[in-house]
Amino acid sequence: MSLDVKSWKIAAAREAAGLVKDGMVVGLGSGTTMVELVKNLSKRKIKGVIFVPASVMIEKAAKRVGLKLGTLGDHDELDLTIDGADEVDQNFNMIKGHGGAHAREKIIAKAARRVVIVVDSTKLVRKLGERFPVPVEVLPFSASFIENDLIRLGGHPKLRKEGAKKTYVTDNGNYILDVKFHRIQNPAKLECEINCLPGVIENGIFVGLTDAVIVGHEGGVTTIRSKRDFLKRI
Ligand code: A5P
Repeated sequence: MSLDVKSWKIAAAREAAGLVKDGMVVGLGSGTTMVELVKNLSKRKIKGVIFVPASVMIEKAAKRVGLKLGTLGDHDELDLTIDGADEVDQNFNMIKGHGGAHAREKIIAKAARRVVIVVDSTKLVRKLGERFPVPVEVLPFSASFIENDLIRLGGHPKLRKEGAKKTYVTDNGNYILDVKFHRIQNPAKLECEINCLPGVIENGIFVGLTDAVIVGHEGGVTTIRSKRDFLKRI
């Protein structure tokens, strides 16, 4: 990643931190952009805010800076969820899960009244699948069996590794198949087809869950709320 792209991401995260107001319950997604958000939140004077983290990684980052944490068990409705993404299309459909946290991220997105996604402009795509594979979290027992089904759906699955030999294990104790689909024509259909396979926990296609996208780019930060705004940016 070039230095510039990193600074776009940091600027977008700073903007997103401004959405968090006193007394809110806020879902926190995972990833490097969310770590920037957490750093910003720690500098803001906000009172009585409870954060529900989607991963062990972001939970640790939030604890490190002293944010107050809660669980979905205590707060089943969130005022706001803020998260990053790997790809976002003009309909605000997304691919997420490069960090392996998409299963819990989808839950905190569904649980929120408002979802705001924070990205740098390299994450905006014309069609999902252009750059990233779709992460599919699966029960370890079913991984090799599901690979065949994913091939039948037109994908090219690859078991995620950590280093050369070790299989990557999610916070939920499962494996991830990264499935390259190239350009995805119907994200909603594919999301459902993958989740119907026995042994699949959740996949990283997110449809209809996003209210706004905060984009960091060369010229600053823009909040996108419509397809028209999106098309001006890409
Ligand atoms: C975590 O599993 C992901 O869904 C992240 O939200 C996504 O990969 C974006 O991560 P970065 O902010 O690190 O690019």
